[in-house]
Amino acid sequence: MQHLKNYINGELIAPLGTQYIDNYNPATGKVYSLIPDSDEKDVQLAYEAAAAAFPAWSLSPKEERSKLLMRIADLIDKNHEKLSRAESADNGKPIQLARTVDIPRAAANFRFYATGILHLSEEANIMENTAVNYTLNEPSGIAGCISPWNLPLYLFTWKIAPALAAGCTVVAKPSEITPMTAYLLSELCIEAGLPKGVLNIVHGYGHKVGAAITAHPGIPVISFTGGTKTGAEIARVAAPMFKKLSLELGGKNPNIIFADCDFEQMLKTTLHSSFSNQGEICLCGSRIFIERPLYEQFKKAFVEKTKELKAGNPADDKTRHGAIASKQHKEKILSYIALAKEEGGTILCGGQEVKVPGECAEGWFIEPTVIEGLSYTCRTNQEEIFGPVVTLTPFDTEEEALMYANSTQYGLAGIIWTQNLTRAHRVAQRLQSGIIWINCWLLRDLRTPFGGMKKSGVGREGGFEALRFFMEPKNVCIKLANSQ
Ligand code: TXE
Repeated sequence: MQHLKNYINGELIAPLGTQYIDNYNPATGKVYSLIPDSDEKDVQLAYEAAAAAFPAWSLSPKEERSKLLMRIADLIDKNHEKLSRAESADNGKPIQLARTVDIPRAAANFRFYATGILHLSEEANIMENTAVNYTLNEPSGIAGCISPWNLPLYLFTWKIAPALAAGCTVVAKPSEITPMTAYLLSELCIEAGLPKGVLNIVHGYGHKVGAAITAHPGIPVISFTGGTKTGAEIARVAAPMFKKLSLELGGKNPNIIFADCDFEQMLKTTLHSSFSNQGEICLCGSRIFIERPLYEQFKKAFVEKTKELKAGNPADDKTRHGAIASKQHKEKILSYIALAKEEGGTILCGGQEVKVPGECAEGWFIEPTVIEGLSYTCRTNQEEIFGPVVTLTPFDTEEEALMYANSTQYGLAGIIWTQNLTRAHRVAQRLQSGIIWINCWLLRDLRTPFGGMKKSGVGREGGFEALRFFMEPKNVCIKLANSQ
C-alpha cells in the first residue's frame, strides 16, 4: 500500500508521529493509499524550513522565480496523463474532466503567475516640487495555503503559484480526502529544482494540520478555500492574530433563465452548470429560476437530458458523471434529497444512490437529481448541498427573480440567460454575486477578480489581486533636495 509523504525542506519525509490516514478511491469505496496523519510538530518543521528559505527566495530576482514556476508547469504538462488518472482515482471525477479541466488548469495557474509577476509594476506619486512617493510591494512572508477536495490540484496551485511568484515561501495543506496530486506535485517540484523549504506540503486532517497552520504565529497570511463553516473557524483564530485572510467559501448560485434566451445553448450549458464534477463545484448553478412562459418546455427538455447523464466508472473515457468524493459527503447529499421531499419538493428525476456494476459496485454514486415545487425560502433552496442536485422555480418578473436569487446568505456566482443585453446588464448589477456569467458558464479569464460576497468569502483571488494579497505595499516618500 502506497504511503504518501510530507514534502518538507525539499525532501519527502514520513510524519513525525508515524501515523497514517486511509485514503479512499470513491469509485471503488476502497482504501488505495495512506496519507500522513501529521500534526503541529510536522507543521513546525515545515514552518522552520519555509522561514529558512524565505530570505533568499523573497530577495531572488522575479525572473528566477518565474523560470522555476514555468519549469513546474512544463513538468505538469509532461505528466498530464499520470496526474489526470491520479486526480480521477482520488476524487471520483470522470477522467475526461481531469484531463480537460483540472490538470491543464494547474499548469495554467503556474504559467499565469510565472508571467504575471513579471508585469506587476509599482506606483510612484509625485508631490510637485516637494517630494516623490514610491510604493514597494514586498512579499508578506510565509503563506499558509489550505485547499478543498473538489478541484484538488486546480485549487491547490491556484493559491501556491501566486504565493511563490510574489516571493513568499509556503506551508500548504491539501484536503485529506484528495491528497494524491499534491503529493505528485511535490515530486515535480523536486525535479524542477525548487529550492528546499520554498514550498512545504503537510498532509493530514484540517482540525490538526490546517488548524496548526492557521494558529502558527510565524505564518502571517492564510489563503483558504473550503466550506463557509471552516472559513468562519479560521477567521475566529486568525483575526485576533491580525493575519491577512483570503477566504473562498461556499455558494448557492442562481441560474436565471429568461424566456427570450437561446434555448439550445442555454440547455447544453445548464446541464454542465448543474452537474459538472457531480455538482461539486462551488460555482455550479444549483437554483434554477425559469421565466414562467418557458418553464414547462425547459422542465421537459432538461429532465430528458439529465436522465441521459448516467453515473459510471470515472476511469472510463466515456463517463461524464463520476463518484461523490467521500462517503460522508454522499450521505450529506442524500440527506438533502430526503429533506427536499419533506419540504414538499417533487423529484422529477434522480434522487437515488446508484450502484455501478463491476469494480465500482462498492463506490459512492448519486444520480443527477432535479427537484421542483419547493419554496425559495426552504432549507433545500437556502443551504449549500454541493452535489448533483438542482431545484427548478418559475418566476414572473425580473424583480421576483432577483428577490429569489439574492435571498440566500451566499453571494459567489450567478448565471443569466437572456438575449436582451440591456436586461442582462441590469440584472447583473443587481445580483449579489462576485462572479456573473451571461449566456455562458465557467468561462474563465485568470486576470479577473475571483471570489464572492456575503458568506461566500472574503477577498478575491485571480489576476494581480492574488499577487497583491501575498504582498505588503510600503510607501516611501523622499523630500526633493531643492524643495522648501
Ligand atoms: O471544505 P472543508 P471541503 C467550498 C464548497 C464546499 C466546500 C467543500 O462550496 O462548501 O468548500 O470543500 C481544511 N482549520 N468551496 O468540504 O471541510 C480541510 O482539511 C484549518 C468553495 O473540503 O472546509 C481541507 O483541506 N483548515 C470554493 C480544507 O480545509 C481546516 C471552491 C477545506 O475543507 C479546518 C471549492 C480547520 N479547522 C470549494 N477544518 C470557492 N469559493 O472557490 C478543515 N480544514
